Amino acid sequence: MKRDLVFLGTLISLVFLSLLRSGSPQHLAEEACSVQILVPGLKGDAGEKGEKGSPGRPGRVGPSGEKGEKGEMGDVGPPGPNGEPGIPCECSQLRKAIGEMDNQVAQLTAELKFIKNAVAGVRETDNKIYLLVKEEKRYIDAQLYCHGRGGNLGMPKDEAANGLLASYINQAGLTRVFIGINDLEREGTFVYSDRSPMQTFNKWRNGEPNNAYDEEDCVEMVASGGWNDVACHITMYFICEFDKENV
Ligand code: GN1
Ligand code: CA
Ligand code: CA
Repeated sequence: MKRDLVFLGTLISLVFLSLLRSGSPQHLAEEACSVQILVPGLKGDAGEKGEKGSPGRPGRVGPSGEKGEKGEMGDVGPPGPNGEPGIPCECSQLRKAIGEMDNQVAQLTAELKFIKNAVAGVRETDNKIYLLVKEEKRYIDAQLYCHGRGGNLGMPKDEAANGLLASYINQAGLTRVFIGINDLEREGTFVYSDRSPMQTFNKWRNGEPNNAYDEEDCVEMVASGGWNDVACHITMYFICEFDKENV
């Protein structure tokens, strides 16, 4: 062991002596390499400055800003173009058209009432149709109403027809209706409204016709089927009759 240490000391001395004798740097570098095997060398010079690095990643998005204030109102725009000229008012023509429509409405309303009445139920025999009209009218207007529809006021000319009209009145809950008999032309001489004369058949109530107040020239049928002469200007419901061959 002692002999190894002596050998190592001798070797280091020899290396130092040879370094001192040579003096050239190259020779020194070669010798230093050998020394470095045994001890760390001196710190080297600073290296060259490196190249510029690539740009970094973009930063995070920042918080949103505060809401701005409302802007001021804009200026008033320019006026629009003029409209198309209007159609001149034909007032008299319009009034005439409205008047005509009013008449048509009145006519249709009357027709509708007639149809409703008919739908409500008619009575018929072999050759006649009877229609009870629930509109209060004077005798003359009732007659016109039936005429206007191609008929006449009801003219019971036999027991069967009279009984049928009587039951029609009763079923409707009525007490009296105008029928087509009058003595308008000649006091005391009663005729049917188709101007045909009274035959032997009649249904006058007791004491009738009496021409009360000297003004009774028209005839009503009461619920019993009896006849009574009454004033023509009073108003009541009435019965129209239509010949089947005319319907
Ligand atoms: C009625 O108004 P007054 O009762 O006298 C009827 C006459 C009848 C009479 C019979 C409008 O007359 O036609 O003959 O009863 N007048 C009316 O009593 O119904
Ligand atoms: Ca009379
Ligand atoms: Ca009478």
